[in-house]
Amino acid sequence: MRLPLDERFAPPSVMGVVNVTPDSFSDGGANLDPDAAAETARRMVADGAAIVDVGGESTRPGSDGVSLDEELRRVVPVLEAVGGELPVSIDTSKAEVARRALALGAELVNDVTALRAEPDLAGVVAEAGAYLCLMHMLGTPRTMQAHPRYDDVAGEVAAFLEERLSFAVAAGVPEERICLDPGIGFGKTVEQNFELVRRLDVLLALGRPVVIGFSRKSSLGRIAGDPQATTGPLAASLAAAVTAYERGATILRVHDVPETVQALAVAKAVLA
Ligand code: HH2
Repeated sequence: MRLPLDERFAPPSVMGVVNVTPDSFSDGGANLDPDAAAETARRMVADGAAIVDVGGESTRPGSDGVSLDEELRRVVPVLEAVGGELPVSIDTSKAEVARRALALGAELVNDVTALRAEPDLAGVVAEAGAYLCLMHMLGTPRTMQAHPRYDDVAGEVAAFLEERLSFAVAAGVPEERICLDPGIGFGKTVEQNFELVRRLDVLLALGRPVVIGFSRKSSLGRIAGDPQATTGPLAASLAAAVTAYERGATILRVHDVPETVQALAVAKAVLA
């Protein structure tokens, strides 16, 4: 039996990003080789990550998806190498990829479409007794940054995630195994991304642990002074992780694990 998600992941928990892709926005290509990806994952856990998020499909703005075969070809060798050995999450929207990953030892499914791309994914998670992360995205990666509009971004994101949470629970995933993510950069302006963290209480009111993935995202580079930035620098990523934790986030999804673990240890000591 699995622990409730809030017992398995004490705040602040770090989720290390391992993109097994040629084209991810900040680390594309670095972990395309399965041995390199497995080594990155091992180092992240040794550096203090509570879990590593393995993904075979980039969702950067403007991207198209990858085929099932290609996604499996990328992630299965990595999961075979580390699945039983390390705490692993699979970043996928495809039920078949999740099924294979869970069979190879993954414990969490991170779906950026919140079960909209393949609703059957809910049953796969339920059957495996796995954890689930439901993320908000406006539109698709191809369209999401074309004039995102909200009347009340925090309220609309929370309403969306509340509905997706009900859907997942109705499909058999216990609520205590689910966490929610406002989807920083997925159909939001720079200001909207910061507002979502500032007003995290609106999302926390749903009663589920919250994941924030602000690491290296372009809004950080833009607020730090480069209006054309497509990524954000490390120092800005650390500030985002610390402030999101202060606002109540439980899991911080990041690329730079040791630095984030150190920064969060200080934040935790101050807040304790
Ligand atoms: N961001 C990315 C991918 N998956 N999952 C969650 N839950 N939250 C996020 O903020 C999130 C996510 C995008 O970052 P990255 O994986 O580094 O890039 P790419 O999608 O280009 O591979």
